[in-house]
Amino acid sequence: MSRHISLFPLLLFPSLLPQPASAQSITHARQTARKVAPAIAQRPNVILLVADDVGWGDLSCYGASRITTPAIDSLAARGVRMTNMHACASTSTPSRYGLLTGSYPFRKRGTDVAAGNAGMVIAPDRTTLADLMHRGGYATAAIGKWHLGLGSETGAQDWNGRIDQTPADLGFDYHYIMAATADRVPCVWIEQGRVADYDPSEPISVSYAKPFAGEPTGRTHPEQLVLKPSHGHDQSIVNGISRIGYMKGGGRALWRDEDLADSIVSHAVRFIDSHRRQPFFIYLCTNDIHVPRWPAARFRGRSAMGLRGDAILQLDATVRAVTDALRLRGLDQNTLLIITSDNGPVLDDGYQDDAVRLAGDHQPAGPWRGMKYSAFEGGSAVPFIAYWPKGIPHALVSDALSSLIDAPATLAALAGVTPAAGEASDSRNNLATWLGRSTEPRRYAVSMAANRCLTLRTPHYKYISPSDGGPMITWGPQIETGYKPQPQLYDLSDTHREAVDVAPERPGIVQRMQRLLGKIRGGD
Ligand code: NG6
Ligand code: CA
Repeated sequence: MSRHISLFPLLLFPSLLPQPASAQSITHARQTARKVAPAIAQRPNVILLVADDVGWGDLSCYGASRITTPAIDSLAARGVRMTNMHACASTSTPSRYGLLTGSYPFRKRGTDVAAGNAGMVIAPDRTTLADLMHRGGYATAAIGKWHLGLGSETGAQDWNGRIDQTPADLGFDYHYIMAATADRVPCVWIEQGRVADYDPSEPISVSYAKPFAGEPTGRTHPEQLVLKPSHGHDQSIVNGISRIGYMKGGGRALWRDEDLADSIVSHAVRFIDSHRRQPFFIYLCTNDIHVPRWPAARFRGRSAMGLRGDAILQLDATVRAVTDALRLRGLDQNTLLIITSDNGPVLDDGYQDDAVRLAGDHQPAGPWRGMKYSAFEGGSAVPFIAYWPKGIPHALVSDALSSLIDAPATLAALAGVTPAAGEASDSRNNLATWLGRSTEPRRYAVSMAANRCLTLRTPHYKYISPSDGGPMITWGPQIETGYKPQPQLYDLSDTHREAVDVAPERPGIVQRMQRLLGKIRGGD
C-alpha cells in the first residue's frame, strides 16, 4: 500500500490536487479519480509521441474539416484534449531541448535548428526527462526524429564506427533515430550509437561545407529528382530527393523516405515487446509531417490535400499501429499515450509538394495567427492529447494554458520521481492538469521564435518582445514572423486572434509582462 501511495499520491488522494478553476468539472474529475484509484496496480507505461510540424488545426478532433484523423480522434474522444498547449519554441531543436531538459532553450546558445552533423546539443551531465523516468524504474527509448545533435564535436562524428555522444548519455536505454531531420543528411538510421544496417562497402562521409567531387546534387542534377525543392534543399540527392548538406556513401543503410514511418513503428513495437514486463517510456518522434513529405504508397492520393495531407493520414496510421500493438499485448489500459507536436505547422517548407494550393481553405494553425517559425501563437500552439484508460476514464476538453516545458516534472511525477534542485528547473509538475483532473492553468508559457525572440503567454495576454527582423519569413515560407522593434501586447481573453496590438493603451500590463519575463530569464 505504502508503495502505491508514493507512486500515485494524486490518484489515491485527489484532494491533493491544485484547487480547480471550474468547480463542476473538477467535482466530476475527483469522483472519477476515487473510482479508478483502486484499479491501478502499477505505474503506467508512457509513450510521448511528438509529431513534427503538425498544426493545431491539422487534426479533425481540432476541427479540421478537409482531413480525417480517426485514430487520433478516438483517443481524444476518450482522453484529454488540450486547446492551449504550447511548445517551448516554434522550431524543432529548441522545442525538443526544452521538452527533454525542462530548461528553456533561450538559456543556452546553440539550441537553434541543428545541422545533421551538429554535436550533441544537450550536455551529457544535464538531467533529462529520460534520466528522471529511468530513476523511476522505467526502461527508456528514443525512436524517430532526434534533431538534438550527436557526438562530442560538430562535424567530427565517426559515421563509420561508434558515435561518441548519443541519447545513451542522456538517459535513454535504447535509441533508433535520425540524426536531424529527413531533409538533412546523413539519411541513415542510428541505432545504439552506430549507423543501422551499416554497409562497409559504402563508407559514409558527411559535410555541411562543400560537395563531394563527382556526387550529384539537386543543383547539378535536377533531372534525377522525384521531388524538387522550392527553396534550399538542393544539395546531396538521396532516394531521388535533394537535401540540406552533403553526404557520400551509405549504400544499403540509406533510408527510403516512404519507409520512415513503418521503421519508426516497427522499432517502437519491438521495444514494447522486449520491455513489456517493466514500465517503459518511449519518446516516439514521427517524421510526419516534416518535409520532404514522401509517405508510403498506401497513403498516396488518399487525402484531398496532396502529400502533406497524405502524411497526416500516415501519422494517424502510426497512432493506430501503436494503439493496436498495445491492445494486442494487453498494455493499452495502463499506458499513457500523449500525442503532441514540436512546433506549429508550415505549408511550403522547401519542396514542390503543392501544399499551399492543395490546402485550399484548410487552416493548419486553426484559429491562431502565424505558423511555424513565428512569434505569433501559430508558431507554438500545438495539439496535445493524453489518453490513458486507467488514469483518464472520462473525456475532457481543457483550455488550461499549458507548456511542454512541464514534460520532465510532470511525467517524472507519474514515475514517482521528483527532480532534485537544479534539475529541469523550468519544469513544473502539472500532472493534474495534463490528466484532466484539474483545469488549473499554468501562470505563463514562454516560447521562442525562429530568431530567438521570446514570447510570454498568460491565460489572458500574449506579449512579444521587441526584436529585429521583417514582418515575413525571408527564406521561402509565406509566414508572418510577429517581429517588431517595439514590444507587442495582445489581449486573448475573448479572441484567438492576435489582431490588435494593445501595447500603447496598456503600458501597465506591458510593464508587468516585461517584469515577469525578466524574472523568468533570471532563473535556472
Ligand atoms: C529550415 C528549412 C526547413 C526545415 C526547418 C527546420 C530551408 C530553406 N528550410 O531551415 O525545410 O528543415 O529548417 O524544421 O533549409 S524543424 O521542424 O526541424 O525545425
Ligand atoms: Ca518541427
